[in-house]
Amino acid sequence: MDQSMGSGKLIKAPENFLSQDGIKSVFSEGKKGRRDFIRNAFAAAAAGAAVPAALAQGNPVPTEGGDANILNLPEHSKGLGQGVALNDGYGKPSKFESNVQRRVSPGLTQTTQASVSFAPLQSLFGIVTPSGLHFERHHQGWWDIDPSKHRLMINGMVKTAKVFTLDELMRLPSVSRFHFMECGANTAVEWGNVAVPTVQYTHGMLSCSEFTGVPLITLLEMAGADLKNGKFVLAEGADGSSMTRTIPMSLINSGEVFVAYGQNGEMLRPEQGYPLRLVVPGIQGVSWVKYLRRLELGDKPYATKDEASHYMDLLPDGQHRQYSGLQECKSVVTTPSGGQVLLDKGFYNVTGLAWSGKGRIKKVDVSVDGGRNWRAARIEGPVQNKALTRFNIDWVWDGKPAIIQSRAVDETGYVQPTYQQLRGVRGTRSIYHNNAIQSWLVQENGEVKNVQLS
Ligand SMILES: Nc1nc2c(c(=O)[nH]1)N[C@H]1C(S)=C(S)[C@@H](COP(=O)(O)O)O[C@H]1N2
Ligand SMILES: [Mo]
Repeated sequence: MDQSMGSGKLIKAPENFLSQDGIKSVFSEGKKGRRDFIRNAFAAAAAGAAVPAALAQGNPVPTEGGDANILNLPEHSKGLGQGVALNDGYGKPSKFESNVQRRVSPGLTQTTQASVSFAPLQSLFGIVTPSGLHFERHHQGWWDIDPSKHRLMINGMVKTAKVFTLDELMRLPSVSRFHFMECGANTAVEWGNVAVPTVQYTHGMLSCSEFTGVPLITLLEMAGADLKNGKFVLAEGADGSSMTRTIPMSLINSGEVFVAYGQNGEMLRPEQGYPLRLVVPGIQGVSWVKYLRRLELGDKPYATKDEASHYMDLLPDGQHRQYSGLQECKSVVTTPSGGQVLLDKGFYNVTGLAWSGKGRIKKVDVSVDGGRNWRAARIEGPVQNKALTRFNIDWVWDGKPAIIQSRAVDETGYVQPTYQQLRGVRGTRSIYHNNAIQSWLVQENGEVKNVQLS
């Protein structure tokens, strides 16, 4: 199954194509079984009736063909399963899910150390990104740092500069919160035109985890920070890239910024900055400094290399926009999405993700006709502050070409823009902060393609 960007191949009938358990079990009976199932189960829906009772009860729908005989018990229903010790003490996904992987984009970067791997959004459910599938962005490679040797320094406009060990940090009152992290360069290659085939490559520099750690304001207070005159904090990483970013005190004072050691119930993964990273909810990924080793309080922005020459937005009039770290409201349909293939006309669950750096998602509308008509999607709650939000909507495909889009609105009332609107303000030569509405074209043969409407 080739999803590499270079080949331009489409993915045939991807695993996890539909998410309901009842459907998945039938999927394991092979392609013909899947097709028959969808035809049987959703023919009624296509005609406008309710979902068949068999589906609602989770009963398998009888299918044609000898290998679909459920009375013919398979080996795993008769024999002895594997013992507990054989899983090595840390579980792994089923071998049948081995195509669900982070992927690099061939040719995008010259080295694997200053590079990025994209999360397989098309294969994920709910809002949490499994830690092993969290996207990666390294400027100088990743490290597995010995936590007993790692230190965090708080200095600058403080009474006493302080150095914390990890053990000391883990004794302090902690918070656990779900937040999305999006690289400012997510969707960057699509500014001028369609460039990549799948949602993994258009939107996969996006992940959401439950992070655990200590609010930065607590650490500043412990060091006796001058909170009247201190206006900005410099965050510095311990890897060779010397990643340094300015964080305004306005974000820190709210209590939202924290120093995290936990991710999805366990310690951070090395790729995500083990043993310590900054969590800056709503702000582009680059400010979430990994391998965090120093925080310095100052009274003006630091204009470091990572904000004075990178991470600026080129505007149509030739000027650059600086310190534009906010990730504005955005959404994307993850199924059906580029590279997937609809098996037949009939019922589909259209699903996707919405998020906003300004807070909670209020509403997501979905169009299947390129933005002429919109319907409100079902939002899966609880809707959390600056976290991914899952939406679903029923759709009966009539077999004709369709253009599927989602448009999110956040709690401030901000509406996700079209490409036309965004380019009107930002031009086409930016790299960062492309939050335009994504369009997927469903072709008559069921193949789904990345398109842009002019
Ligand atoms: N120390 C350090 N922190 C870093 C980086 C880095 O290269 N080194 N990359 C930044 C960028 S650009 C992003 S998008 C996120 C990526 O975090 P992830 O690899 O956990 O997805 O980390 C940020 N923090
Ligand atoms: Mo990034």
